[in-house]
Amino acid sequence: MSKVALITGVTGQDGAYLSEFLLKKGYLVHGIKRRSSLFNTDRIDHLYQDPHEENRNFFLHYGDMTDSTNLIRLIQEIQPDEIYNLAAMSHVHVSFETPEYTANADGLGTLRILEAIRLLGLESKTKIYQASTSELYGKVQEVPQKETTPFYPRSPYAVAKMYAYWITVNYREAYGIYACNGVLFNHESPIRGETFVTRKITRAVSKIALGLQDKFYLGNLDSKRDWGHAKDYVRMMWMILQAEKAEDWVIATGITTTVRDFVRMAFSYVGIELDFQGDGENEVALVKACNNPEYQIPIGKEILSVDPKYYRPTEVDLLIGDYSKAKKKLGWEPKYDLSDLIDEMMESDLKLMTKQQFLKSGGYEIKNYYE
Ligand code: NDP
Ligand code: GDR
Repeated sequence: MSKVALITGVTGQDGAYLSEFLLKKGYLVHGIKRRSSLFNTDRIDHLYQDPHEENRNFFLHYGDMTDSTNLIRLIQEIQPDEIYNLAAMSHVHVSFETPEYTANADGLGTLRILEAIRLLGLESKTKIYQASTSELYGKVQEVPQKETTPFYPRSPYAVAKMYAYWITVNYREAYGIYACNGVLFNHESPIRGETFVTRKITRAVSKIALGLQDKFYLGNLDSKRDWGHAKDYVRMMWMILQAEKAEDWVIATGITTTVRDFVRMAFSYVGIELDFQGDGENEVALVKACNNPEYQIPIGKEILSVDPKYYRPTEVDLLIGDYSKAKKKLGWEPKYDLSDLIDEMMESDLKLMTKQQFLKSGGYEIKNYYE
């Protein structure tokens, strides 16, 4: 008998990689997607199966983390062995604009899943993975951050996720549900949302190299993140639910890098060296050298400026994770390093932008979004 998994947030970056991973393991995978006025299934379209096909193993259902009755009904129908709760309003900066919605979807949404399990009497059948985050650590208390490091959330997103973290622990202790938090540090990929900083950078570098855009704007270049590859991290989500005992786990690479250095590395992929000048709001990056004859970028050209519009009211300055518990007890280690990750993202975005270049040459207008 195949195991049955339910993934909330199936249309997101992690939902897509996790679906692929579980399907390869022989699971029947159910995913919850939101109704949207435009198609929002780009990342999982390659997994789609026509409802008329026989022997399907991938099923999509409409739903929303703010709708308890919908979640209860779906869990009752699906009777999952494992639930991966990945759905969330996941953008830290946007959470300052939509704090109440973020609390509802990210905080109470987790409670709704846990309560559904209790109401349906599935406490001893269904295991739950909660997508917790290194944002919980917020203002630096200890480095590197590990399972015992105190939390100090610095955004409405992180505060909502803190509720979700503790309600998961509480339902494990109170009702014996196999419920775990994966405290995951930033993880990226070619299908990362376009407004997270890594993808914003790899897209902009590709456009600039191909002459589709002159320059781009970022916020805090000094912030430091522990960036891993989403593929490594979804593998760990599954491993967490196969462990003997339900526990909470830190997943990271143990290496931290500034946003500025990420920019440098992405430009060096296309043979462009940068010279950063000024500081704070006045910092800019100019082209120091262009070593690839394919790209005609003049030396001295300003291709990046800081725009304080991207600063957050409260920032998380430094994240670096200690994953030694996961390594020791579960044998998990990341397979990708930052340089592999950037290469893969750059290769993918260069391909994407080459298509846009082709469209532009055919007279189609190409819009640059600066969000
Ligand atoms: P994405 O933003 O790529 O995906 C989020 C998913 O949640 C999307 O499928 C989105 O749907 C869905 N969603 C949002 N709001 C709702 C709602 N109200 N009801 C139902 N579905 C909803 O995030 P990631 O894949 O990067 O992250 C997955 C989870 O892991 C998130 O909970 C995130 O907070 C957490 N996390 C992520 C980290 C990272 O670095 N990527 C690190 C640590 C934690 P739609 O496609 O329609 O927008
Ligand atoms: P983060 O990711 O907030 O860490 O949350 P993001 O990529 O948005 O920001 C990382 C750092 O880069 C700085 N930054 C900018 N960020 C964005 N988005 N846009 C910019 O222009 C820009 N300029 C500088 C930010 O200030 C920040 O310091 C991600 C999300 O996936 C969360 O859901 C997840 O929980 C955490 O990672 C771990």
